[in-house]
Parts: sequence; structure tokens; C-alpha cells
Amino acid sequence: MVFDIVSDIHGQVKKLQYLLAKLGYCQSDQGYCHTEYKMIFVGDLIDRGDYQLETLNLVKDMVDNQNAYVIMGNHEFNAIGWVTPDQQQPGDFLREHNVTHRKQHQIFLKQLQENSHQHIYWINWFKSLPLFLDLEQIRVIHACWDNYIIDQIKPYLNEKNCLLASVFQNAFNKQHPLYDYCEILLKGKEITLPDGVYYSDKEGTRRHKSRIKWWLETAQTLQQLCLLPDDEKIAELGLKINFQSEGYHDTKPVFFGHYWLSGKPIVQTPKLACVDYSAALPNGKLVAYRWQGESSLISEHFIY
Ligand SMILES: [Mn+2]
Repeated sequence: MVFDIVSDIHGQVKKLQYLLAKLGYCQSDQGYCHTEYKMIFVGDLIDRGDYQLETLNLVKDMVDNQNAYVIMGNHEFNAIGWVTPDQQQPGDFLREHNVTHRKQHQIFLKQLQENSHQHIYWINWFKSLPLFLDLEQIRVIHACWDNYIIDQIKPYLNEKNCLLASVFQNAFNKQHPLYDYCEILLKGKEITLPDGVYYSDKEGTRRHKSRIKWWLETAQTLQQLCLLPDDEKIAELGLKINFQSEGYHDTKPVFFGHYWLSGKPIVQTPKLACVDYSAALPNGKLVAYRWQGESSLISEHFIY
């Protein structure tokens, strides 16, 4: 089996249709299909873009006709939390309905008509998405593969690696270990920045924690380790640190998305490739990695 792997479409259905055509997929009465390849969608189909419902329909058609796999991203996870009542705080929801959260989710809520049948239908579909794929030769996860966390989260998953319906309350409870497992797998690893160091994220929220490049094995400065917006110039990022990690060296390569990378797509290591190049931004491109059976990934296999 060979695959085209794409992530973080965020409602950009036109970029997706363009990429599918470029990859040689044809439209049929069963949705897009290819004679050799299947698609893998690495989550974050929704939020931000103008064609979220169209994106969902296109992807689900492909999945239903065995022409694609799809996994959960943090935006689908959050969408579930938005509609799910909090059993411990009657009247509240697992994901707080505050201004920041509503802003992140508002285009989705408007397009799907909040609380409509259609909205609930797609939320139920999101609940059926696996957290990761562990196929014969490759692995796929939205943000971060960590063997220890994958082992820890298994008791909360069904045989298809979907979160059990009964565990969503705990998945949104910061006191419960499942919360941290979901954070790491779907949102990646973070560090707390030194006192007084902060930056503003895409929504303008002040952040004192930073996502890190979990795929690195060493880093000598915060600048090297942290993933911050391109225009952030923070003097303290030159601070010396001593980051060490054992890295990922299993036989199966891992594909992930989530990180809003820019520039020419390259693999992070021969075993790790991020396929998110900020398609949600006006000038961002939607990228596919065309995997042809190789156990060592190469940057030449990106198509965009
Ligand atoms: Mn994401």
C-alpha cells in the first residue's frame, strides 16, 4: 500500500482539490480516488477556513469509499469538548465557552449552524476518528508520537484507537492523566518559558509556554528548541539551555502535522516528517508527502 499524507486543511477545500488533481486523483461518483494511492488526512480539517463543511464532505466520502484514512486533530477534539456537557459543572461544557475558544471555533459554528442536526452529526463523526494510525509500515499522528504516551493511553481507546465515549470527561479534566496524554499526542510537547518571557500567538493571546520541536535530540538555545511565530524577536531566546532527548528511532516512519511550518518542505529526520506547511494562511501551501514504501523518508517526496 502506498499513501499521500496531508494535514491541517482547516477548511481550505480549494487547496485540497487542487492538490488532489496534482496528485492524480480523479473525481468519481464515489468521491476522489486514485488507482494506486490512498490519502491519509492527519487531522485539523476544520476551523479558520471558509469551506469547512465542503472539506468534511470531501474527506468523509473518500474515507467511506476506502480511498482514505483520517485521524483526529486538536481542532476536532476541541469541537467535541465544545458541545459535550460537563458532568461536574452542570450548565457548562467540557471546553469552556470563553471568548478565545469561541473565536477559534466561530466559522465552524456559523457554517454548520451551532446545535443543528448537522453540527451534532459531524461531532459524532469526529468521535469516531482514531487518535493515531499504526499501520504495517508507517505511523501517523496529529502532533507528537511518543511510545510511552501511546502505551499509557491505550486503556482509554477502543480497538480502532478511538477515545472511548466514556472517557471524554477525563480527557478535558486537567487533574486526570488522560488530559496530558491527549495534550501531548494532539497538541505536542511544550515548555514553560523563563520568568518574564512571553509571546503573542496567532489569536493575539499572550503565551508563557512554547511548543517545542520534539523531534530534536539536542538543542543549545531556546531559539533552537521553541516553535514561535516567525516575527517574534525575543532577546531571551538566545539563552543557553541543555535539551537532550532520545529521539525516535523505531523502524516505522512517523508522519505528523500541526506545526504551521513554512519554507521548502523537508523531512525532520529519516524517520519523522511534518506535513503541515500552513495551508490555513493566505500564502500557505497544502503539502503532501507521497510515501512509496520507503523506510527512510526523503524530502524529494513532498508534493505541493
Ligand atoms: Mn493542530
